[in-house]
Amino acid sequence: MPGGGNTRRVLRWQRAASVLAFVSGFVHLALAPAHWRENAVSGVFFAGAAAALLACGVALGMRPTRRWYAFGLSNVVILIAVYALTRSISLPFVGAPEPVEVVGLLTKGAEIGLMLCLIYLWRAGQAEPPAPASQPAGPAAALAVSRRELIRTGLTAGLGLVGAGAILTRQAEAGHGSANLGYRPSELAGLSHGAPTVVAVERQHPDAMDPMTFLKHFDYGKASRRADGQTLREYRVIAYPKDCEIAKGVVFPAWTFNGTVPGPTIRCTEGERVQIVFNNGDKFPHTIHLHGVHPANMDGVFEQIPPNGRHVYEFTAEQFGVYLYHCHTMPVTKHIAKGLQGTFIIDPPGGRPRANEMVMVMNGFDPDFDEENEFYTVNGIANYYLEHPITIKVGELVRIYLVNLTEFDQINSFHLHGNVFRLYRTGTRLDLYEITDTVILGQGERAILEFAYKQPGRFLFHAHINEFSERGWVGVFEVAA
Ligand SMILES: [Cu+2]
Repeated sequence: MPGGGNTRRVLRWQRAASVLAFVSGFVHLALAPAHWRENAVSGVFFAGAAAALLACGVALGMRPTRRWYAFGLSNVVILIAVYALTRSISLPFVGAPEPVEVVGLLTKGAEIGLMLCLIYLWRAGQAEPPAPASQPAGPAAALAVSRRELIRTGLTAGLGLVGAGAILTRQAEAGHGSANLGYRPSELAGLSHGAPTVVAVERQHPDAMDPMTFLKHFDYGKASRRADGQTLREYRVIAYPKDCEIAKGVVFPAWTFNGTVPGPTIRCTEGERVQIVFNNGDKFPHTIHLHGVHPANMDGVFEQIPPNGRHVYEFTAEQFGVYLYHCHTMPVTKHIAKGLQGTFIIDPPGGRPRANEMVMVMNGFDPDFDEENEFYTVNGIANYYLEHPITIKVGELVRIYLVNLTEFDQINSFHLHGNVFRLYRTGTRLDLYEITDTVILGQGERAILEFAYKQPGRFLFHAHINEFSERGWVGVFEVAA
């Protein structure tokens, strides 16, 4: 039988353990909704952890048995192990390793403290502190004790709540405070700007999110001739987070290639050597996965590029046509929907007939992160070409490289008013086309459209999925005489 000093010591350790269990429990409870929106498994895990820890907090503050010590210990060991695993390797339901963030470290600190308390209590063999000798027996006594214990537990829970609040406040200040957008705290850090590489790139791309410039801007890279006579084209692409205004007054926390959504239109000619120097300026792993022909290790799938990592994609451009590229980090839906997407054009060796060429990437934006698009655009800003019509001339041959990079919706489409166009599906054949006024593209499909207007005037073009056009995918060709 331990003496009174020992009992008081055990009580102190129990109280400390109770506070730490409440801290971790409240943090898990606060983070559960955001994780639920991310994926159900993660949400249930957080809610379950919160329930177990809060129950431990209550039990440790009242009359814990050795079973509660064992239960608490097994919980913290699981939580610490899961945290260590999700920060170091790719896992099902979670995807690529997540970055280590302040809130996680503080919570794990609390859990390690809790673990040490529980180990001490277990070893002390003090299942229940003995009731004071003066206490009367009977139901009245039990009531008196439980009232005192209730007050103690209430105070402990309050302390735990304050601790959890302090941890979460610190985290919200570290991020952009956009937890209400459904972001998990680990992503908040990724939304902040200011890394030197990012500033340098923003200076290189002053026309970020200017769809009129983007429309006709083709990145041919830095060309040089190799000793064997082959042309080498060197491109520079950096992934970094950027807030982009995707509709009037709607700012989307995008992940970008070179500061725009879509990223640069990379263009070369069949037979040339392509070298894309990719830097990851984000706090999450990313890749560039190009569609088309290239070696396995240039496919941007298994070689994940970590934050601050660098990778050079190099291959010889084969099979002319219009392709696309996007990040291929899990979950791919998210990495594309967040903005890591673009067009890749391989011209046929002799080129195509002269034309007024433009690229149109059809995509959607999901600013409330419910995995449904609220806005649809061509080239990143809803209704942009409706408010800023594209000027073309009567009789002028117009060529559109059309790409569908819409996530969450199976198809997208392009419809031209007052005219028909020649449709070259994927652009991999010069002779095979159909004549139509509407084309439907599935996710990842693309086409080349050619047309000329015989009459001047204003002509609409838009998705013939009318919901999409009403949500921003609509534009105007201003045909000048
Ligand atoms: Cu990515």
